[in-house]
Amino acid sequence: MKITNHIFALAAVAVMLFWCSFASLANSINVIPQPSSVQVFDGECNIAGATFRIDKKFSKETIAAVNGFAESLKLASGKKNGRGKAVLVFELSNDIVKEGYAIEVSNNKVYVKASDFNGVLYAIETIKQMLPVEIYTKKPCDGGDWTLPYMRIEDHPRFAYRGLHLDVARHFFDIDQVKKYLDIMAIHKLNTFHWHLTDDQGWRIEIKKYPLLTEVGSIRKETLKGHFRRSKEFDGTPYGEGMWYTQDQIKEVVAYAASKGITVIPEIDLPGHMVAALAAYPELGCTGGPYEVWRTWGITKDVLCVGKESTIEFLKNVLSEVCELFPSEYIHIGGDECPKDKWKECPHCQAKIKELCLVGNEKYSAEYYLQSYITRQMEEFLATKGKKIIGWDEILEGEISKNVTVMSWRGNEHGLEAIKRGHDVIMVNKGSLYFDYCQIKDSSKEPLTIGGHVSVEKVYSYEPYTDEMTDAEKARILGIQANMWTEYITSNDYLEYMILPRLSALSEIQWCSPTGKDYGRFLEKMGAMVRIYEALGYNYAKHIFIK
Ligand code: TNX
Repeated sequence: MKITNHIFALAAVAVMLFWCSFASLANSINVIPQPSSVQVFDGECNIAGATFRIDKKFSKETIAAVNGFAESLKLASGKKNGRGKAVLVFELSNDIVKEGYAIEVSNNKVYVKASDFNGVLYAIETIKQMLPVEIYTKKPCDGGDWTLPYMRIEDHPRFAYRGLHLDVARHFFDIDQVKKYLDIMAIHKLNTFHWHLTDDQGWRIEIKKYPLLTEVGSIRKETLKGHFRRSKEFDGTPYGEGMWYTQDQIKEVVAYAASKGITVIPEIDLPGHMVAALAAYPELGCTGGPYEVWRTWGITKDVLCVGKESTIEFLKNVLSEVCELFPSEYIHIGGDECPKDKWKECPHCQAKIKELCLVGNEKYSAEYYLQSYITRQMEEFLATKGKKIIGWDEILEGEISKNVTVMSWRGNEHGLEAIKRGHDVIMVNKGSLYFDYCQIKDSSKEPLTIGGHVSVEKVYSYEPYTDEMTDAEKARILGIQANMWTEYITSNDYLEYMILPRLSALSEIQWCSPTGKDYGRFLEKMGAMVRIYEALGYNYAKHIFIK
């Protein structure tokens, strides 16, 4: 589906692009996210045909990334490397912090310093954003301006964890689109891709031991039409045939992400959001079913039966295969929106509660502690594989170990509670960071969304620290992520429309300290970023360009 945009929006963008091509001559530091420190001096250095020198101490992958950049420069500028006057030196410097970099441009010399792979990637990205967009498309650019101003840039990210999530369960995105998603993340200097692979409406990852998970669990009979709070009508069309990733495809995506400095964290959402698995293996549920892959959205009472040992065996077997595919230190085990109704009636779950002597209190019934039990089982099992777990903030409802990292989505207060209880947290506050929410207040003017309102400005103004936090508490916040749930996201175009340009704002809050932020400056710089979106054919929302 192509999004129809207001004609004025396009005109505004055209004006912006035109204006920008001049602005970039005057001030070439239109870089997003804004680097920590930028100094520009008189003079410029033309890097077309530059000679590249790379410190041999860098890793093979780093050297490959620099060579890739050299190749793009050659193709786009039309000048063979070594024919120009400039020299680009990439130097390994242990004085630079993790993922940080420095760029110094002076008389025919560009010095890039970094201590690791990601630092080099981000330095290259910064330089690319100052060059003609053909550096991205690799198409020859006749008469392009390949000069960099004399300058000194020093930069490092505010947060170590800079994530973006994608739900491929509700609607599926093939590996080509996932790779494009990773490309977009890399341009914005994000380093973590949270891949939500399973949910009530579809199981999308091949598990060799349980072939029915994909054979049966990937296909729903039909899908709800319209919004789930307002509609009862279905489209009558099966969805999901062949819409799952083979293990080889998963490995391909993980390797592709790694080449862009991105870690992939898989999520197997449990013990709720598991109806697709129940449809495939009904014995995993409290009642034994029958179940069907869910055709609508929201929260279902059908969840895994945690009382049966066989369910725990199943989960361990699934996670064993998952661990083999993902080198990430973390595995996300979900834990959100798990109604306890079925457990209250289930003899297996009740027997387990007795066996474990779980007792409720005025805040949480014994069944909440049953969920804490399954969380602990997963945590301990994954620890034997050298992995740590992340869970949605509902996992705090009960008793969990401090080793668990909490993803705080329902509001900052849950993140703060997690911090007080001694957990690391990742902030994904839905009021500011849910990219499935509508970008403007009047949702009737937009394609169907789940609701809510998250404008670019709301993303930009998000701040996870509070005045009351101690430094030790602040250090518990590993970083910020935006979530891209896809109940209503039915096409690649619409997916890109929902993440862009909000991702630019996200990137700036993941990188910049609050004092380094400036929304007015950010909007001005967006003109340059939009040129890149246009050149690469990314569909993006135009609201911020309409005056
Ligand atoms: C809540 S965020 C969910 C998802 C939905 C999303 C829609 C979270 C942990 N659970 O299952 O897709 O809201 O915004």
